[in-house]
Amino acid sequence: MRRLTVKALFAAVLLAAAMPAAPAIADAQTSGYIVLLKDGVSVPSVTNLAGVTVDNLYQSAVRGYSARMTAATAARLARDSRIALVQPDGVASIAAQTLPTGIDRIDAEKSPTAKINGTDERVNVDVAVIDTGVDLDHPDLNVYTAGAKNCSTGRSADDGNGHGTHVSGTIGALDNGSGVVGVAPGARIWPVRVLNNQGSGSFSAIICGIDYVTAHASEIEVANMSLGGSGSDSACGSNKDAMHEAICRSVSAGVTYVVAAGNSAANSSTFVPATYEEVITVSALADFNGQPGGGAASTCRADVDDTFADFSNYGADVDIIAPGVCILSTWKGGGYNTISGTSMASPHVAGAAALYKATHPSASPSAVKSALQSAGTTNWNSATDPDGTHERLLNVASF
Ligand SMILES: [Ca+2]
Ligand SMILES: [Ca+2]
Ligand SMILES: [Ca+2]
Ligand SMILES: [Ca+2]
Repeated sequence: MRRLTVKALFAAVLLAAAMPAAPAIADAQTSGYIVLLKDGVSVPSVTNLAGVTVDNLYQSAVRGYSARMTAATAARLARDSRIALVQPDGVASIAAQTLPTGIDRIDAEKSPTAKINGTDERVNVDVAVIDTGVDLDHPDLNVYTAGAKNCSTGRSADDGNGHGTHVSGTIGALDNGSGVVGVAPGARIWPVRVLNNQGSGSFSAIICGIDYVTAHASEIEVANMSLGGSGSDSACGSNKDAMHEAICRSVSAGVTYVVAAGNSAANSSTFVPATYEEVITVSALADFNGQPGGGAASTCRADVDDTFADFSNYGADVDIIAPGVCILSTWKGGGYNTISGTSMASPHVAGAAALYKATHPSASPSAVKSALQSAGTTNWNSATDPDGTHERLLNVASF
């Protein structure tokens, strides 16, 4: 009996960014103020005042405190000779929405369907993320929680790893002016958890996920599988590989499957699902600035701008290449993270397939694959591509 497991495909966690905490809500009569003291005035001496509720004391960078109080109290404090400043509190958030380099490199910001302009419009499409789960309440994702399915450990399809949430953000993070933005902003993300919190899962769990997606093939346009294990190709209907048979039927039901080529710097022919003919297999491009032409300095890991990523699998099973190095996206717990892998390349293509299906709802999975390849460019440096095939680089400017 084979006891193979499949692992999420990513190289390393390299940079974590935190969201600011939500501001406290003041009651109706009072609001927040920041109070700074003049030199020589001790902090406690002016905090013990009626009508002032102190939240924070400041003693190092500045001297003073933050507090809730009425406007009348604030005005009275401002006239106090010991006080240097009374200032209404404000709210800060990350300054603006970041256009991740991969989204830029494939020209999603030029897509008339993606409509990336800082206004939350949402592409009307459903994408299943067969992965570690998805952060079910991430503020930068449109998670379709009613469609969540857990085929792995734990009590729900919530993401205990981060990988599935990262994949989801590249596919469809909201164009809401904060955080990041995906290829198909606001696409409904169906969390299908088949990998555990360590990023591993059995073939049986993955088939559970494919089975679920197939049961909803009339609703789900695209499925992303940024995972892989050992195996080989076989003909649909030959009954040599249960996972392949499941994907064959799911694709026949109309779902476009996009999968990672793998991170072993090897030929994809010995990796499943990458080697299956019916899926769209994605290799990874190193790009550090979102622009063609090369020459950008490496950022989160060493590689060469606009070349084949040094970890990416290759070979005849690869259908298209997309950015997969130092990709910023959403993360579990409402956060963001920058990681690398063909896991990060695949969801760029899944998002592109979603854009295409949003405007070509009757396109078959093979027609989607052809459209993606035809729209791709050769505008990347294939000198380090290990095989002889210069696969097209994803481009969705016309989608
Ligand atoms: Ca928009
Ligand atoms: Ca956003
Ligand atoms: Ca570049
Ligand atoms: Ca190649």
